[in-house]
Amino acid sequence: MTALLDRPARTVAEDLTLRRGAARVLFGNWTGTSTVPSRTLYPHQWSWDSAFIAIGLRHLSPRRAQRELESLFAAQWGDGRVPHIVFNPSVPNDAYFPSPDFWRTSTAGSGAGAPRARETSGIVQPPVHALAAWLTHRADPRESRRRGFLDRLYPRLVAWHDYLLTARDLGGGLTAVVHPWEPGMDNSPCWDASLARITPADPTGFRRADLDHGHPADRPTDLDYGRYVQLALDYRDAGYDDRTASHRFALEDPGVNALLIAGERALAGIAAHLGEDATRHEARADRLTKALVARLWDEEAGLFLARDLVDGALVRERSVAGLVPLLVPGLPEAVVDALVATLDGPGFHADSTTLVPSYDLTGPAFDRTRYWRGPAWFNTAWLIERGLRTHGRHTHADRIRAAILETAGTTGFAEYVDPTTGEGRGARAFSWTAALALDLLAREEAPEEEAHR
Ligand code: 9WN
Repeated sequence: MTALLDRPARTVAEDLTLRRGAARVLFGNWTGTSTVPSRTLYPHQWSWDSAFIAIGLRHLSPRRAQRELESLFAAQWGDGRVPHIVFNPSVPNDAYFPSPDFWRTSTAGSGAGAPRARETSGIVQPPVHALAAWLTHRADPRESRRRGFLDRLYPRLVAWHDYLLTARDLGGGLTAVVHPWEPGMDNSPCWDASLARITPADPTGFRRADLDHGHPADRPTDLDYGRYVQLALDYRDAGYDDRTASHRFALEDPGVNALLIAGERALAGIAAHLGEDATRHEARADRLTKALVARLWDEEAGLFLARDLVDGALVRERSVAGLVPLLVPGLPEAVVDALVATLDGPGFHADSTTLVPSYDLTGPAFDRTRYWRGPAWFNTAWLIERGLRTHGRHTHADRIRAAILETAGTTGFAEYVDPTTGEGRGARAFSWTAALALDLLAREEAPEEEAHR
């Protein structure tokens, strides 16, 4: 593959082709109320996918972007949690595992306020939603006001963040994840040591549907799946109640917390717009930023690390989640410099794609095809691109933007790519890849200008 910088600048015609292709993916994956991440591998609605999808959809149809978020929040639980999957009742039960009859949230989750009329999962995903809602509003403020979009969504977003910072603050002042699916980076090497403590569920008790569509070399292993299933069963048996659940897997993840901080900043914008109190969100974002740096920054690693709350130690594995805090405004300048140096260093700089690998290229667990153990993903590249602009690092951001646009097109909007070759892996026509490419095609201003316009 030609190094990105040696390639000529994109032409108007190339941009137009990419825009049309991305729109085709998003229209093809729309179900009438929301967008599936992939028609084959993921036939339901996923939480953080919907937020990324809304960010792109707003350029095609602001109203559809609003509905994407509204349909997700319609399945919000009474305790404030937003489930990581909202199941589509018309999809056959065996199309995806774990299926509704595994989670049984409408009954097992009733004490935590799970919806009675919808089946969902019982765990959560990263809080990208407030940012997505704010950007969606900004795409067409008049239509948003006419539909009362923010008036209706704001209290739900507040309840969601409150859940993350009450039930899910397990003592460190940050929000914690209690299942490897929660940070959205399922089989990251960052979870290996914590997962090793969990005895896997009996493999004869369930059937993986993902291998009907995904290649076994790209997907998590059976051993990982056994542990995911056991952790979910334990949570279900505790009624999804964070006060009584044992949470044998519990970590503070830098990506999730950075997104929560960015979300609180977006909530401040929304609150000010609605005439509500914005200062509580700013104060919360300030407090979380201090806690993030104090608890998860690691100078020697050159990025943020996850903290395992079972043994209290930092997890010494370098993953892309540790670079996502670039999104946080007001980080100490030395931290920003170190993060940019890490991005440019041998661990995270992949010449052939310029997308960011999900795990240290030089790390012991690096695997160029297996899901979150090496492959480069478009959503994390988009977050880092945005973060670089937040700190005025536009040259770096331009490089990542160009890589996202180029690779989204050449791979047919792949789910992820081999960072050493730029070859697409996983599903194609993947929704957030299309949505985020569309967003970068449309976005000409720096994100902070865009957010405060
Ligand atoms: C489990 C839908 C989701 C993404 C996650 C990604 C993958 C699911 C799976 O797909 O996870 O939630 O079955 O592997 O890891 O980030 O939201 O696109």
